[in-house]
Amino acid sequence: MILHEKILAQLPEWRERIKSLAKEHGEVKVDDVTVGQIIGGMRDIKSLLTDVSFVDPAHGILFRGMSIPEVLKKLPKARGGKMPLVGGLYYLLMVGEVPTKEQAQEVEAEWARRAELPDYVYKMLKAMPKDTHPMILFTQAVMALARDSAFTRKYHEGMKKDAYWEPALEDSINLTAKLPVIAAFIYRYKYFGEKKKPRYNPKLDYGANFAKMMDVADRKGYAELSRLYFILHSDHESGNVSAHLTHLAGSSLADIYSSFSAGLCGLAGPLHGLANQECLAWLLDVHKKFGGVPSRDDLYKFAWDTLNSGKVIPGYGHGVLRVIDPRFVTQMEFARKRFPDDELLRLADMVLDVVPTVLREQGKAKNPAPNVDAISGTLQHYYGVREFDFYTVLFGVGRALGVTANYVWARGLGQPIERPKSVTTKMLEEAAAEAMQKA
Ligand code: NMX
Ligand code: MLT
Repeated sequence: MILHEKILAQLPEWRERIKSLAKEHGEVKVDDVTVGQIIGGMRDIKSLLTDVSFVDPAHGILFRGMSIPEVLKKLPKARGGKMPLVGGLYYLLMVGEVPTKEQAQEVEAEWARRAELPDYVYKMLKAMPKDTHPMILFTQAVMALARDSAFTRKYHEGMKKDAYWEPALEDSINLTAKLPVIAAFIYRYKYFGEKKKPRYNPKLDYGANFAKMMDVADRKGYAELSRLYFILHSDHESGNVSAHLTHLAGSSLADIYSSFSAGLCGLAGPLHGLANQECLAWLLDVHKKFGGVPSRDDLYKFAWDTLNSGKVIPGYGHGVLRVIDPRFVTQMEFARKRFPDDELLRLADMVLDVVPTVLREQGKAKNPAPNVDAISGTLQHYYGVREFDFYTVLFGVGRALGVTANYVWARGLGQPIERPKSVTTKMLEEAAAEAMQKA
């Protein structure tokens, strides 16, 4: 299998680099930690190692060193479309090189071979109450697949540490192959009562299959959106909640199904992935209250009312980025090109004009600009996927691409169990007193 061969060829050199860093430069200081950072959610502490992606606060995400425009330009395109094959992005994240069209198609073919979902997953999903949130269903399905983990089986057979990455990769391809099927089933079952199993067509790519299984009206348009969406949501370095949770669970040698379900639990929080459903809900609230696109003044007041009621404005602000999120910009360009007259898009445009002003006036958010979630729901809404409590599931399908690549490399490089140290409040007070005495 192509990903296996490529990673196998690279591993000796990477292992040597890590070994030599740890052995010869283990004492070199990379960062200091302040009391403010410990109290403030470990913000900006440089303490995670990944080569899969990097978030530059001033420019945004780099996938294996490549910006979004570069990725969209250089990756091989899907047949009849302008967007890249998702399989090509997975190759890039896993291998660190831009694939040829054939290599990207090999990944797509692997997914097609492994897309079938075991019966017990369907049964479990159908057994849940109808009003269960789709993220609960999605997480349960991922978790249930741990039953078939090759990693866990081999671990208990006594596999050597050097070999961990191989069944980790096997599981990761199986998992990412099945996620669009799980997501589409949840969508068709929950909102339309359809019980039939979605069928993955090996002649179509990942994005086109998703559009087909979701059964949207404009399959071609939605396939393009899905490709873009999954690529943009795939990875955001390792400190975000879903990536970090997946990594942390994986460091205990939990299989990728269990680890990613931990990541999904974090993605389901409103300050992280669930913000995409909250964003569309907020936009629709505005639309309903004013009977369409409001005046700038009305929107300004509505935004302030949200803040004054103690809520955050979803889709705006970021823990690391200090500029407008390039994932937002790319989605906005996609929408403006394809449906410039859509009323919700016009509203989102006005929100883009008003909300940063309001947040700047409030003076709390370090970055008042929009993030990835501010617009993703508007695009789904245009293509008819309007059940916005489903949106975080879509984020989850995309996020799996990045976190599984990280998981495979973490096992390949023998990353240890993660175990930072905690302190007590008294210790921080003592450290503060000592610093004051010295000053
Ligand atoms: N609306 C209102 N207040 C905000 C917002 C916002 N959009 N963004 C930041 N703030 C507040 C934040 O709550 C904090 O308040 P306090 O001092 O009272 O605790 C203050 O501004 C400083 O926060 P920051 O340091 O700028 O941001 P932080 O790193 O703590 O949090 C987010 C980052 C993304 C959680 C925050 O900006 C937020 O809550 N945004 C809205 C939710 C959202 O869009 N989340 C999705 C992020 C992307 N994703 O997909 O994960
Ligand atoms: C993400 O994509 O994970 C979000 O933008 C959150 C983050 O990076 O902190």
